[in-house]
Amino acid sequence: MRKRTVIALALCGMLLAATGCRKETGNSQQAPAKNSVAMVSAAGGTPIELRYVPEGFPLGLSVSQGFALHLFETPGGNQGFKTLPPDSGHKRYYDEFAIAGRSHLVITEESTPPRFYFDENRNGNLTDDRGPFIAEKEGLLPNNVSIQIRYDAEKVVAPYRLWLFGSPMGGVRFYPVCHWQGELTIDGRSHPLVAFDGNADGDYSNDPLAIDANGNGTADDGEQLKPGDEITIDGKQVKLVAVSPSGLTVRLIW
Ligand SMILES: [Ca+2]
Ligand SMILES: [Ca+2]
Ligand SMILES: [Ca+2]
Repeated sequence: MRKRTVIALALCGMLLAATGCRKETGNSQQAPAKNSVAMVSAAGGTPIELRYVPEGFPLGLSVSQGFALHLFETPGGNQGFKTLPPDSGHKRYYDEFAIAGRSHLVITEESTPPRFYFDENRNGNLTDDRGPFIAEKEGLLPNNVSIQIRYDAEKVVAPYRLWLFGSPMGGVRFYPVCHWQGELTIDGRSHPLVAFDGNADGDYSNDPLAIDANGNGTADDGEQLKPGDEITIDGKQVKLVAVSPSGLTVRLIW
């Protein structure tokens, strides 16, 4: 767990560094609609805002398991729990959850249904965040829960829905059961765009963007673009510049 956290944070640092160093390409077809998010305006392409959909497995995209947490009955001495919610009489478990490149303290409460206290602002105080997030079903596991993740570089907080299950390898693992969806309109025809966190790390910028160019409801080979990749739709070259880590915005050139 400790090792995984360190790796995730190191990756985040690399991503931030890469974003910060990116030069304005200046060859977008039209000016960005908004300049409020510095990362969007600085990196080129035309931003398209996506909408959140709390359902998994869009367009048949593949997904990996993510590691969520262990159910420790006491807080780890060096984990940094400072302020806990008032005792509710329910059994609690303590750990941290590395998601979107950051580690967040979590209290899992075995109420009916279970509740998750998530240290969104990462200050060790579990009483000053959004939530607690209530699971969708009564039993502890398996269960679905939607959390809110803060993406500091974008200055946004975005929802993220998980399917949590106990793993035979130990601990609680998850699949993401949410995605972001939008449309790319070319010559009056609209084509579905889907951002999906297929590698289950809470960061949409490191997954392919799917464009269902042939409209068959499946992300086929050639329809899954990494940044810099191109696809031809209705005779037009479409290039993916980037997907924002939160999944809220994609930037394309066409
Ligand atoms: Ca907090
Ligand atoms: Ca990802
Ligand atoms: Ca397709």
